[in-house]
Amino acid sequence: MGDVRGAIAILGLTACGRIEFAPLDDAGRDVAVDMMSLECVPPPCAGAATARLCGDRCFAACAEIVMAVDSAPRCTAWGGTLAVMRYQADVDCVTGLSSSQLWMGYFQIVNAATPAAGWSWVDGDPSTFVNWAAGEPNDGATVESNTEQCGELYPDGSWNDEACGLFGEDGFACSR
Ligand SMILES: [Ca+2]
Ligand SMILES: [Ca+2]
Repeated sequence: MGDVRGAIAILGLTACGRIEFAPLDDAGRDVAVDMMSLECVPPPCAGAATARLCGDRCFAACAEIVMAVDSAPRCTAWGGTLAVMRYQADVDCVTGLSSSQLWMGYFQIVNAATPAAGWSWVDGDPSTFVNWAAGEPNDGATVESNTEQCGELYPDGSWNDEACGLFGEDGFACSR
């Protein structure tokens, strides 16, 4: 039998379609592992990274400065999406997760009627819960002109609409 050290076994698909892995020992047997710690870890990140398990959901933050457009693939490679917050409990989970501003999975359609109109979650979640910071969303100037179309998570858990082309302040938050 070949050397299987470092190999993994697919345990099965979770309800969310995720694949769970467990390492094998030298004889190819499953090794007892802490699945929770395996499951909720941050994605690879060239900055401060944290992850927090809340119920069955894992939220992760990466303080590496990225463009918004480059942030989503980092979360999908991790097995999730940019962070989706459907309830206050989700906001509570991400509050304090990072001291950085983070891209999140909330985007606005072009030519919305108002700064607050036309937002949707990247995973299609129909939740209408919002946690905008005071005075937000404002599209930068109160009147909607497609200036700020990307959701941004503040360290205190509140949200801001931000220009998607902004580079230099934001890391990203993922959930799965
Ligand atoms: Ca806008
Ligand atoms: Ca704004």
